[in-house]
Amino acid sequence: MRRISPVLQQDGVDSDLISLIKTILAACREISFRVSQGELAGVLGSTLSENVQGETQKKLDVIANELLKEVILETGVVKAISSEEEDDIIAGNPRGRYLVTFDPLDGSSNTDINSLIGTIFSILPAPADKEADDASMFLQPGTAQVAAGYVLYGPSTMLALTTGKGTRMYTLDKTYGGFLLTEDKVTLPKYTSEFAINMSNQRFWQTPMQNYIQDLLLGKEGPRGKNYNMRWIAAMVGDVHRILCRGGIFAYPADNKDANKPYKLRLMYEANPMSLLIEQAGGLSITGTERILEIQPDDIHQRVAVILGSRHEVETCLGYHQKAALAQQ
Ligand code: AFP
Repeated sequence: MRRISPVLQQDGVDSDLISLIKTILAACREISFRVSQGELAGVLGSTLSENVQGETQKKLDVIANELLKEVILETGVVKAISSEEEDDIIAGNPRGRYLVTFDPLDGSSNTDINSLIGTIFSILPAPADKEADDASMFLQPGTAQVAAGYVLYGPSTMLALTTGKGTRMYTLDKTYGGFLLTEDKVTLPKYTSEFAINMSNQRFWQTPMQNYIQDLLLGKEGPRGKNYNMRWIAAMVGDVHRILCRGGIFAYPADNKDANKPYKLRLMYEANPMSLLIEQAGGLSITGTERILEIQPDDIHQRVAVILGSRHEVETCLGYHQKAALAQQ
C-alpha cells in the first residue's frame, strides 16, 4: 500500500503543500491517540468556556485546537490560520504561501458517547499583498481551495483528501504510524435511496425542503416511486464519510427555529472542504439555490445551508427549490 507523499508527488503537488498536509496529519494522529484513550486520558466532558459560535467547548475541542495550531504555525509555510474555535485569525509567517482553516473536532457532542468525530481542514493560497493578520485574506470562494480533507476518528482512523485530482481515502496504520492509501478513486453513485437530516427540525424548514423530504417519506407509493432509508450521525464528518463510501444525500437546510441563526454549518470550516471532497468524487453540493463552492464569503465564521451528496438526488432536491422560486415570481 502506498504512503501519502508519493501519491501527492505523482499528482504534481508542490513540496511545501505536501509537508503542510503531512504536518496536519501528524497532529491528527496525536488527536486520534487521545480520542482512543478516552476517559483514561481525562479528555472527555466539557470545559467551562464557550467558543466564538456560542457553543460549549468540549475538552477535546480545546486539545485538538491547540495541537493543530501549534504544529501548523511551526511549518513556516502558513501565513495565517482560522479555526472554528477561535474568534480571530492567528497570524503566521508573513511570507507563508498558504492559509489553513479547520474545525478541530467536528461532532464533538459525540465524544462522550464514544461515537464518530473528526477533524476537517481546508488549505487556501495566501495572497502575497496582504498582512498576515488581515482576516480578509480568507474570504475566498471554496473553488480556490488547494487541498481539503478530514480525518475521521472511528473504529479505524481514516483520511479523505483531495488536492483537486479526485478524492482519495487513506487509513492510519497504527503500527507503522502513517496513513496508507486504501481507496484510490472515491466515486459517488449518482443515485441513492438514503438520506441524512435532523428530522426533529422538520417543522422549522422552508417549504421546498418540507416538500422534498415529505416525498422521500412517501416512499414507493409517493412521487419518487421507491423507499428511502435514513441515517443521522450528528457529526457531519461521519455522514459525509458514509456518503463517500456508498452514496446518499446529507442536508442541514435553513430553518426558522432561531431567527438569529437560520443556518447551522460553517462555510469555511465544514461546508467548503466537504463540498470539494464530494464534488471531486462526482457528487454535488448546494445551498438549495447555489453551488456552495462558488459562494463569496463575507465573514470567516459565516454559516450556510448545506445539501450535498449523490448527484441525481441533490439535483432533484434543487428542483424543489427552483419550483418554489418560480412559483413566487
Ligand atoms: P459540533 O462540531 O459543534 O459538534 O457540531 C456538529 C455539527 O455542526 C455537524 O457536524 C452535524 O451535522 C450537526 O452539528 C449536528 O447537529 P444536530 O445537533 O442538529 O444533530
